[in-house]
This record gives sequence, C-alpha cells and structure tokens, in this order.
Amino acid sequence: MIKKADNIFATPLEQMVDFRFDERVVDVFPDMIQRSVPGYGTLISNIGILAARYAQAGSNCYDLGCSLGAVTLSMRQRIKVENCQIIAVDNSAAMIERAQKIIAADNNRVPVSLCCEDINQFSVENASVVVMNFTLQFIAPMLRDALIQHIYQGMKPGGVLILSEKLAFESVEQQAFFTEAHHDFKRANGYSDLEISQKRSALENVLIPETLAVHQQRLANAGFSSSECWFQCFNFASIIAFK
Ligand code: GEK
Repeated sequence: MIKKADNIFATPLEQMVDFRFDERVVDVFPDMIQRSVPGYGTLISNIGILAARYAQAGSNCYDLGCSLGAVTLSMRQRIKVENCQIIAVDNSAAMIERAQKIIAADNNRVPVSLCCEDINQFSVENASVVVMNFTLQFIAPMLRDALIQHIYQGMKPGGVLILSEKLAFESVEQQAFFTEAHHDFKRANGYSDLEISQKRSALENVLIPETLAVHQQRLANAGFSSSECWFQCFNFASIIAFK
C-alpha cells in the first residue's frame, strides 16, 4: 500500500476544531501515526508476539480502537492456537470501512470481526488478550475506570491487557523534557513547527494523557494482579497487565 503523506495541519487553519478520526485522517493515517508516535512499528510487531504467547484456544482477542487494523493484522499473523477469533472495534465509520478492505486483502487464517461501536458500550467476553494501542487516551477520563473494570471482568484467568498510551509526567521539568523530545522526533520526521502546534491545539480537548502511576493504580484497582511497562520511547509507553 502506498502511504499518503499527512499534511492536514501544514497550512494555517482559520478556525481550530477538535481532532476527529474522519475520512481525511483515514486517508493519511499510516503516515501520520508512524511520524507521530515514536516506536509505533516496534510496538505493532511486538504486540503480535505477546498476543501469540497469551492467546488461549477457544477465546476472543480484542483490538479496541483498532483504526486501520494494524494490531489486528499483527496478532492475526502470529496467533497459532485453535478456535481463536479477533474482534476489532472502532467508533469511526471511516476507519472501519477502510479497515474492512485492508483485512480482506490479508489471508491469514484467524477469523476477524470488525465492529463499528463505541468501546464504552461494547461487551468484552471470554477474552485472553485485549489490546488498546493508544485508545484509552481518547476516552473521557470519567469513563476510564468503568471501561477497565468491564475489560477485566470479561477476561479469562491468565489473560492479558496490553495498554499503550501517551504519558503525562508529575513534574514540570519531566513534562518539558518529554514534550520537547517528542517535538524533536516530529521535526526529524518532517513536521514543521506550524504543523506541530496546530495538531497540538486540535488534540488538546480530545487526547488526555495520564501518568504511568495513574494507569497502574487503575489496573490494580480493577483487579489485575500485576502490570509491567514493557516499552517506552519518550512520552509513549506500553503496559502489559496480568489477570
Ligand atoms: C493502531 N490502535 O494503529 N470507541 C471506539 N473507538 C474509539 C473511541 C471509542 N469510544 N474513541 C476513540 N476511538 C490503532 C491506533 S488511534 C490512536 C489507535 C491515535 C478510536 C478512534 O476512532 C481511533 O481510530 C483510535 O481510537 C485511536 O494501533 O490516532 O493516536
């Protein structure tokens, strides 16, 4: 697939509106996420490896906030147990429509169901692996505890939740260091200062990061027996939580 370049924020916008996962974003999404999230490719391939280790025969594996299905494809390529299915969910119709075509062009054997639903209303059951790769950060903070509790309740013993998030930091100094390092990463990937600042404003009310400690406390409160941060590059991290 040829990647279309993301230049959505390249020219000055007259009016700043909140970021939405619409057709324009879908069109450039693979380029946007790779140039914006440090370690994205490493995360995708290693989530497949982790999923293969924890997927249980006769269970469901979930990709919540699947976008174009990168995590789904990585899990599908690696999972070898019998009678396992992948359920991929996103509430952007434009994302799901495009993901359908991408998944249809893949010929690995694990069955995949794509659902256009709000993950806050979606039932998780009989799950051995649940992945939220940069999705919880878009859920209203007041709904996050209930969502994590619901996921925990729908998981099998021995199951794992893989949660990747943009992080916030306790101290002003730490926050400044990680924010600047991330902006340097984006500049090195060809984004201008105008693009960085306009995207930042568009995401301000939409992407709400929390600290690693807040995530780990929420997971413990929901009942997960332990959680480990298995990946971090600048202010982007991934946690694996064990039931
Ligand atoms: C990847 N995981 O490529 N219900 C369902 N989906 C939602 C909701 C919701 N309430 N809120 C947001 N989303 C992907 C990347 S992107 C991350 C995930 C990013 C969806 C939203 O439509 C979008 O597709 C996705 O969550 C977040 O590994 O763009 O930074």
